[in-house]
Amino acid sequence: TETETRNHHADKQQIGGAMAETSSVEDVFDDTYTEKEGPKPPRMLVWRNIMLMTLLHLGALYGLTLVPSASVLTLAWTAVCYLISALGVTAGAHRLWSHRSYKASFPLRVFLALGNSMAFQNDIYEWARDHRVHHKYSETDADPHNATRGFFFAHVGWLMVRKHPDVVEKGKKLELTDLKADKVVMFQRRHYKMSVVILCFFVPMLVPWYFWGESLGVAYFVPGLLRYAVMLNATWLVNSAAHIWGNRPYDKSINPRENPLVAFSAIGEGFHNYHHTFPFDYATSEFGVKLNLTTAFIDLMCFMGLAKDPKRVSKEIINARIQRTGEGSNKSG
Ligand code: ST9
Ligand code: ZN
Ligand code: ZN
Repeated sequence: TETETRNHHADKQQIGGAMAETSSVEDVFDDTYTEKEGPKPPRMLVWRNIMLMTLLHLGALYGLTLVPSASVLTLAWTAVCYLISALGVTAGAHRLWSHRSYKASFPLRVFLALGNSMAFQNDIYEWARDHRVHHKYSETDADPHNATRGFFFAHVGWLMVRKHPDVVEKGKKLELTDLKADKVVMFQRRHYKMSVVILCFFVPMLVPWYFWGESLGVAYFVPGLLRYAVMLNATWLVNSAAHIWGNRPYDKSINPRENPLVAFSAIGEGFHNYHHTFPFDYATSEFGVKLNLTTAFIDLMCFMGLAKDPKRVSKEIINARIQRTGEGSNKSG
């Protein structure tokens, strides 16, 4: 364990050959960055986003009252839309494109990009750029959803104000050539608005209406708005709740935590102390598929030959890390 360092690079190198090619991904915490001294720049509200987010949540609440009048097929379709859009974020924007924790074939990348547009969480390029600065400058001014600014800011407040200038400054220095070289990522970015209108709103609404005669109102508010708002909040809970509540078995010096409730709703993304300690692990958890549908999905894709080279951290390295920096360790950290 002597070879490990606070910077997670050592863990990465010990995994050997398979890791070498992904070591350019800048998702490793950089403890050399310090926030600028002096007063913080003023908070600049973006009223358009505040209004749209409010409307979305009011629409979702109305959708909730329509759930009893939705047909069983429509409810099943809502679950399908939830899963596809969630996978577009977890298996797509997050584990594949932000962290390069496995390799995906062209058809799988197309599926994940479609799911990602259905999730309407900014295009893959922007999402991955923001996510890499989130890991590299976690919980500082350069972290887009800096959780030290409180639950609300980390959850949704960060989408309602202009970014801290350090996010942009540090983000511009990130290595993003892998994203620019991915034709699927750049195609989705070019056609993002249109793809969101079709996949996040039209498809969820028109399928139940056309195929089993659901009313357009129910079809718009339940698999459309309600599904979208719940999926957004499940995602945001990773940034808010999983940076505040839970255990820290792997690294007690950082705030991200193991939160099983968040893991459940975010189909595997709540084991956040593990994930910030080993960001390149495709399972984002020590425990594989447990509460982790996304890992099961990637396993299935590997089995079907549509994905390969999932990166995993060995038990020895995990245990050494638990001993050295975990909450349960007796050494002072
Ligand atoms: C949404 C995203 O909800 C959710 C992400 C969550 C992340 C979760 C991570 C947790 C782990 C994974 C868990 C997954 C779980 C999934 C579970 C599923 C069930 N680097 O942004 P702008 C530059 S979105 C470098 O406008 P402002 C750049 O040049 C919801 N450069 O800044 C950029 O231009 P361009 C729907 C950067 O003006 C320019 O600055 N969407 C970076 O301060 C302007 O950028 C919304 O609500 C960077 N990091 O505005 C829209 N950042 O892009 C929300 C910026 O052309 N967004 N630059 O290169 C906005 O309206 C604005 O971004 C803003 C800030 C108002 C928030
Ligand atoms: Zn985080
Ligand atoms: Zn991550």
